[in-house]
Amino acid sequence: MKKLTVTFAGSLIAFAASATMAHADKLTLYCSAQEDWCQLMARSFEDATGIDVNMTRKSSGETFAQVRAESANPRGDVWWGGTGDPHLQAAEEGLTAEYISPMREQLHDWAISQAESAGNRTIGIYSGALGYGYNTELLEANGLPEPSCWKDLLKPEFKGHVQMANPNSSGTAYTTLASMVQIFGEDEGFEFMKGLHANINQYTKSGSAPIKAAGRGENTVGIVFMHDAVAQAVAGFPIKVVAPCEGTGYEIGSMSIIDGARNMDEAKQFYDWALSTDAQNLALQVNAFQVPSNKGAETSPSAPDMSTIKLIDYDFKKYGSSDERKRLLQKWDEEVSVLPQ
Ligand code: S7P
Repeated sequence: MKKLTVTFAGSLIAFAASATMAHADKLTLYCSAQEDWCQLMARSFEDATGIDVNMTRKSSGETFAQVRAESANPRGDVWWGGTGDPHLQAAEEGLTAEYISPMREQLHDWAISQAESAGNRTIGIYSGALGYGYNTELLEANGLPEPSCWKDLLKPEFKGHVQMANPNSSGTAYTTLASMVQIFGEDEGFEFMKGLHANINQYTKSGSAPIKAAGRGENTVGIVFMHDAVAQAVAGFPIKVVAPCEGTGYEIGSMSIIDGARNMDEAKQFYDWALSTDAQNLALQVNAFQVPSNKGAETSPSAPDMSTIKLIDYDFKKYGSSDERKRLLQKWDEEVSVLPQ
């Protein structure tokens, strides 16, 4: 009997070992926030759980396109970070999975609303206001007037001095396009984008690239989330951050589990962990100045104060819908990007 028990216990151990070998704990993470934050999130989750993370960083629009292209055979498990609009579009198209985290009650209402409007297929992890930043030394050297409004960027003297990302690849730039349509109305908003196009020196792939270029002295004005401009100023570059006088849009940076994720248990573990105060406080280590969605997480004192910024009532449901996002991007491609500069 004793021998039988020992043999049975031995085979249980062997079974457990072979099950572990067949399914090593791992997670494929698609990340659309800034690279150093993505790296820190991946490594910290590995340290906290022992789960191996394979992380790829791409802009929001690019990640959305990848998740959609892979939908018949999903390769990613979690998409963390990036503007909320493409996460909402992914939810509407059934590319992301429904999940209600036990951590949800710790979050601000705006993060939960984001989840509710997407049938719980995404959730808010941070927020931040759109604006722009400029290099004060280049502005002075070029004799340019200090801009404080969106429309100041249309002045002819700013020709070749303004940079933004391409709204097809970048969530930041799509937020810019959707914000102009909401601030000025669709016709005037597109006129604004056309006027801006005349002054743009380059459309970058990544949303924060224009202000990094301004920090390096390679560009004067970068249209970005204000927190990305603050990061350059805090790093010691001569960058002034502007909350435009007409008012501005904002993002609810989001996280979604990819529908059909191969590592669903690990995906849920990451999701719950990423909503915790400890995980959200990691932002402070990499100068990420967004406002965190966990009510107990710390917001850096350097972060733009959302309560003092003239924010529009950004219609996330409309501008995150599949039809509207496709329509606006197509219109921008056909009516703005093709114009001569
Ligand atoms: O850098 C942080 C951040 O601005 O990047 C995200 C952004 O969507 C990623 O870059 P793209 O504009 O290139 O998509 C924002 O969510 C985030 O606040």
